[in-house]
Amino acid sequence: MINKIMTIIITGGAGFIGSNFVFHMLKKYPDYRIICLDKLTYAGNLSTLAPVMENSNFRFVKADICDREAVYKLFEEENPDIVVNFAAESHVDRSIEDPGIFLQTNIMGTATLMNACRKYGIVRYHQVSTDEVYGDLPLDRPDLFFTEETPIHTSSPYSSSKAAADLLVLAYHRTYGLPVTISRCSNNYGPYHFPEKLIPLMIANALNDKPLPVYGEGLNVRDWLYVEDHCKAIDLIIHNGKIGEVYNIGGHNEMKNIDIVKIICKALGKLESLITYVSDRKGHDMRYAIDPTKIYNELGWRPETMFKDGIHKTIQWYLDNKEWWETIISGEYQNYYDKMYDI
Ligand code: NAD
Ligand code: TDX
Repeated sequence: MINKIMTIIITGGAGFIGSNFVFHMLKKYPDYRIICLDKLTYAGNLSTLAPVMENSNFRFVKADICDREAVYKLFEEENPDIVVNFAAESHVDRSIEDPGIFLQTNIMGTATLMNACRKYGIVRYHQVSTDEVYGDLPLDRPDLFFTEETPIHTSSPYSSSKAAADLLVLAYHRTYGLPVTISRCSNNYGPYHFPEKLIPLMIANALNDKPLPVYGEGLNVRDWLYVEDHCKAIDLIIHNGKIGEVYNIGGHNEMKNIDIVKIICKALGKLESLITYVSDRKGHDMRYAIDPTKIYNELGWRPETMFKDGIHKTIQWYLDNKEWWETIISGEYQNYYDKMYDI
C-alpha cells in the first residue's frame, strides 16, 4: 500500500473526468503535489481548473503527451511518484470521422509517458481505459457482463486505439517490469462533461429548445456511473491496487439511450416531441455492462451515487453553469455540430 506524500502527474486533467479527479485528489490529499499535464485540445478547458489554479500544491503544464521533450522535462523537474493517464481523444463519433489523431494520442502518447516512467522511475503508472475495449453485448442476453477476462474485441477506431494502449501497458509491465495498473470504466456522467457526449448534449439542446438527436431507435444500452464514483475507484487503485492488474469499474446501472433522453426532457419540463431519430452511428455498440466484482472484492469499491440522484445533480450543474457550456457551444464546437448533425 502506498501512503506517503506523493507527487502525481495527472494527464488530461483539463477534460471531463481528469478535472473531477484533480478536484478529488486535491481535496482528499491536501499534502500531495498534483501536476496536470494537458494539451488543451478542443476538449480541454483551462477555465474548468480555475478553482485550483492558486493552490500551491497544484501546477498546470500545457503540453502534448506525445511530445517526448516536454514530457521528459516535466519528469526531470517534478520527479513524480505516480502518473495517471486520462489524456486521450475520447469521442467515438470523431474517431469514425478521422481516426489518425486517436492513434497518435491514445497509443503513441501512452508509449511516450511510459518511456518517461521507465527512464526516470515511478512507483505507479495508471492507465485510464474504457469498457469499450470489450466490444459490445447483445440486448437479449441480460445475463452477460464484461469481466476482466472478457476478450478484447473492439468496434470503433476510438476503442481500438484504447485497446492498443492497454496491450502496450501490459507489455511494458511484462517486458520491463513497469509497475502499472489499468482501469476499464463504463460511461461516466456529471459536471464538466463536454457537450458533444449524449447526456450534456441532450441537456444543452433541450434548454435551447433544439432537436434531440437520438441515433437509430435509441435502444442501445450504456452502464452509467457518476464521475465522482469513477474518481474514487481510481484513487483506490493507485494506492491499493495490485501491480499488473486490470480493474473493471461500473455501477450496474444499465439504461437505454431513449430512456435517458426522456428523463432529461421530463426534468427540464420539455416536450418529448423535441426527440428526433437520426441515422445510426456506424458500427454502433449495442450494450455495455460491467461486472465490478473484482474491484469490490479486492478494494471494497462500490458506487455511492444512485442514477436518479446523479442525473438530477448533473442537470442542476448544467443549469447553474450555463456560461461554461454556452462558451463551448458558441465556439469552434458549432462547426463540428453542423457537420455531424443535419437537423
Ligand atoms: P475528455 O475528452 O473530456 O478529456 C480529454 C482531455 O485530454 C482534455 O483535457 C484534452 O485537452 C486532453 N488531451 C487530449 N489529447 C492530449 C494530448 N495529446 N496531450 C495532452 N492532453 C491531451 O475525456 P474524458 O471523457 O474525461 O475521458 C478521460 C479518459 O477516460 C480517456 O482516456 C477516456 O478514454 C477514458 N474514459 C472515459 C469515459 C467517459 O464516459 N467519458 C469512460 C471510460 C473511460
Ligand atoms: O447525439 C448523440 N445521440 C445518440 O443517440 C450522441 C452523441 C450519442 N448517442 C448515443 C450513442 C451511444 O449509444 O448515446 C450513447 C452514448 O454516446 P456517447 O456519449 O458518445 O458515449 P459512448 O459512445 O458510449 O462512449 C463514452 O463512454 C465510453 C465515452 O465517450 C468514451 O470516451 C468512453 O470510453
